[in-house]
Amino acid sequence: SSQYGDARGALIVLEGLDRSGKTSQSGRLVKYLDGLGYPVESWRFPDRETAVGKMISSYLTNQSQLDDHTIHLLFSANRWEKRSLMEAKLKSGTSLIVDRYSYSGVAFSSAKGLDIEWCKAPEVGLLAPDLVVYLDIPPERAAERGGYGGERYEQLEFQKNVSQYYKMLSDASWKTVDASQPMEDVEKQLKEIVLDCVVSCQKGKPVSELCI
Ligand code: FDM
Repeated sequence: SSQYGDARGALIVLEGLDRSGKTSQSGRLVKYLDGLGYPVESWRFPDRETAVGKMISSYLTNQSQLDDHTIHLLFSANRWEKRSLMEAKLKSGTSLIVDRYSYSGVAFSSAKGLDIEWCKAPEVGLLAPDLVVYLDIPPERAAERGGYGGERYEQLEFQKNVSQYYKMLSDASWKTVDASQPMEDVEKQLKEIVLDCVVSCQKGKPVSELCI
């Protein structure tokens, strides 16, 4: 970052259905950027470590029941409680590879039948990603990968519904990668897209707030 003294980090979000490969790919991306000398951290939402995150985790593992609106707002609150740290990291030059963000929030809750505009409202004012990458995989294909655990949303019919909402939320700025390809091919495409983004943020692309 030396040639751009106060270069900021990039906020990069990976979205996609369960078993689309987000978690493995974010690990690989962090290693890659770190190897190139860019300060980078791997984040994920929900962040199950915070007090709100513990409530979310207990809901997802069916240890507690919550009204659909209530859990929606908790997921959003979980992003709000990390907002200032997120901004500080970006300003100090650290890039963040974030496994799920507001789009998961809106897609999953809308798929349950909540009004989409109501779902978007609490996200307004969070930081806008510099890049959203969608790991695109047919729900049937993702389900075949196995390893759906016993968590609440890990069911084929529901995931099909979620994928429709992701399509509604996506816009021309999203980069879609075919996630049914072999992992190495997905990785190669991601590295290229992500490095581009990190470099353009270093050159002074401003931080902005989310429009969803
Ligand atoms: N999820 C995740 C939501 O319903 N709303 C949200 O805002 C977020 C961030 O939580 F089924 C859902 C998506 C997924 C579950 O995610 C837990 P991980 O990635 O499996 O931990």
